[in-house]
Formats: sequence, structure tokens, C-alpha cells
Amino acid sequence: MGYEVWGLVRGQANPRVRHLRKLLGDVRLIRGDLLDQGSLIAAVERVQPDEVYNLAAISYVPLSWQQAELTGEVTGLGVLRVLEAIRVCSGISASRSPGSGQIRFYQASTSEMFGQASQVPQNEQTSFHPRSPYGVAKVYGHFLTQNYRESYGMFAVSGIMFNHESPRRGAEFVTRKVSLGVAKIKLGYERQLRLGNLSASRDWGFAGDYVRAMYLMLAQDAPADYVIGTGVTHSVEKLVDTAFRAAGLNWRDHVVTDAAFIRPAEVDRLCADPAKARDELGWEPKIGFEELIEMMVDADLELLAATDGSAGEEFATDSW
Ligand code: G4F
Repeated sequence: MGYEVWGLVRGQANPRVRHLRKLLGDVRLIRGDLLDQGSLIAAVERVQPDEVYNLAAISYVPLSWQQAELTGEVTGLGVLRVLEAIRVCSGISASRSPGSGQIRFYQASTSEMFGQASQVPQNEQTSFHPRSPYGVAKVYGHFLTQNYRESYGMFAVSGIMFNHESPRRGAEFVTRKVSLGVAKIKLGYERQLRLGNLSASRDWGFAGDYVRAMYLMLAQDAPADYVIGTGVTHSVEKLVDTAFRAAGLNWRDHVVTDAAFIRPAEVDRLCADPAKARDELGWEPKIGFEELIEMMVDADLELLAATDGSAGEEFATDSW
């Protein structure tokens, strides 16, 4: 689309940089950390962006119970620091509004904010009842984004994204854990796949479709928040069945439920009502559930064949 893209990388000798370079050779990288206000101000000053997309977070829900304080710092307060970096670098204050060439800000909000949802499907008006430290931190970031829009007139928006997946998904998340597990079983590297709650339901879509929605949100004349999801929900069991079938296997021969993967509090059922995004952004998902899961299984069969079955081991855990 003609964008010059900069990515923020944290830490010293971050091992993910090599992986990133392989996938996205033309993305320019700059150091910065959501825990460090000065580094974010320096990054905004250096890059002079037209748009800032904040997808950085501790995003694995189970980790947010183990590292609840850090989740609050990164996933919650990190949003404040990015907004402050934009505000300070743009010279915006309570008495000085942004000009026409202002930096536009996108915040990755999440369906996890609905948590124990009060209605099905969930839309922009549905109240929040988060069920994890992650969900609580995301609610903070969501309301802060709204608040900077209302307080300073900034073009700051949130996309309330439901689960979005692709072959690039980390193997700790259930779709990729399943697609990798299926591929390992199919190729004879493993016999079993250990999972937690099979009855939870999610609205799973393709990440590429959701990134298009993020872009569209920043391309509007006026800033607003949008729910982004497919409007169709499936259980984890259905996901497992679809993935094993895609490889010609029966999941009942291989899947074991393991209490170690059950969460302290579960989000039972999420389903999006994306009507506002459809009507105002003209957004619709192009890839459906079955095509997505088959794409992920095929990609993992190919990956494992090329890596002697070792892919995904960096994410392996004994429990949540
Ligand atoms: O794939 P999950 O870990 O995703 P979750 O918790 O819904 O969160 C993801 O989507 C959110 C919405 O977009 C994001 F905000 C968040 O950052 C993340 O990307 O788990 C999905 C469901 C859960 O109900 C979980 O209990 O799968 C169930 N599950 C069952 N067995 C499992 C497993 N999840 C994982 N990760 N591993 C299991 O073995």
C-alpha cells in the first residue's frame, strides 16, 4: 500500500528480530519499550509517523495470571505511554488541539473485554466484564484511548478484535497449538495432543482480514471504535475436529484433556456483531473458519516437513 513501516523492538539482542527480518525484510526497526516513556517519545520523534498501531501487549491470557502486575504495566499502562508520546511530540495539550496533519492512533482492544458477556452477539454497546488480568488491562487501554480522543481531540480509535489467527500465530494459542499438534501426529512425531477446556466457544477469523479493518479505521474522516469479528462462533471441540479432519485423522484417537490447561476463570462464549464495521467501513471477512483452519494445518505440515518436526518448541509449556 506504499507505506513505510517501522516496528518497535525491545530488549537487548531480542531473538525475535532474526525471525522478523526473515518474514518482513523491508520493515525498519527502532528500539523502544512500552515500559519506558522516554524511549517512546524518542521513537515518535525519530520516525515522525502518520499512523501508530499499538498491538504490543502481554497477549497470552493465561500468562496474565502468572504476571498480573507486568500485564497491567505493559498491556494497560503501555497504552498511556504511547498516547503520551504522541501527545507530547505533537505539542497537544488541554488548550492546544491537534492540527490537520495529526498522528492517527490505533489501539488493539479485544473481545476479552466482554468476558462473561451480558449479551450474544457482542457489539460496541455491550458492557464489559473481563475475566482475566489481561482483559482488565485491555479495558484500561480501551477507555484511555477514548479519553484521549475526548480530552484532546486526538484521532485515537480502538478495534475490538475477536480472535484472529494465521500460520504466524504463536503456538501457545489454541488454534496454532492444534494445527501444529495435528501436523506432528500426522507426520509421526507425536501421538497425543493435550488440551484444556474443549467446550469454550470463540469467533475465529483470519488475521489478514482484521489488519485490513485496522487500516480502514484509520482511513475514516472521524475517529470511532469498531467491533471486528466474523459473527460466527465455534467450540474448541469443533476447531479440533476440523483440524484433525483436514489431515484425515480422528481427533478422538489423539486428544487428551488435561486439567493443567484449565484457566482460573474462563470466557465461555464470544461472538461478534460486526454490523457497524460492515456498514461504515465496508469491511467483511474474506476467509471463513474451515478455510482458515485448513490453511493453518497445511502450513504446519509444510513447516514440520522442512524442520524435522521441531517447529513450535519454543512455546511448549507443561501447563497454562
Ligand atoms: O487461543 P486462546 O489462548 O485465545 P484467547 O484466550 O481467546 O485469547 C486470544 O484472543 C483474544 C481475542 O482476540 C486476544 F485478546 C488474546 O490476546 C488472544 O489472542 O484460547 C482460546 C480458548 C480458551 O477458551 C481456552 O480455554 O481455547 C481454550 N483452550 C482449550 N485448551 C486452550 C487450550 N487454549 C490454549 N491456549 N491452550 C490449550 O491447550
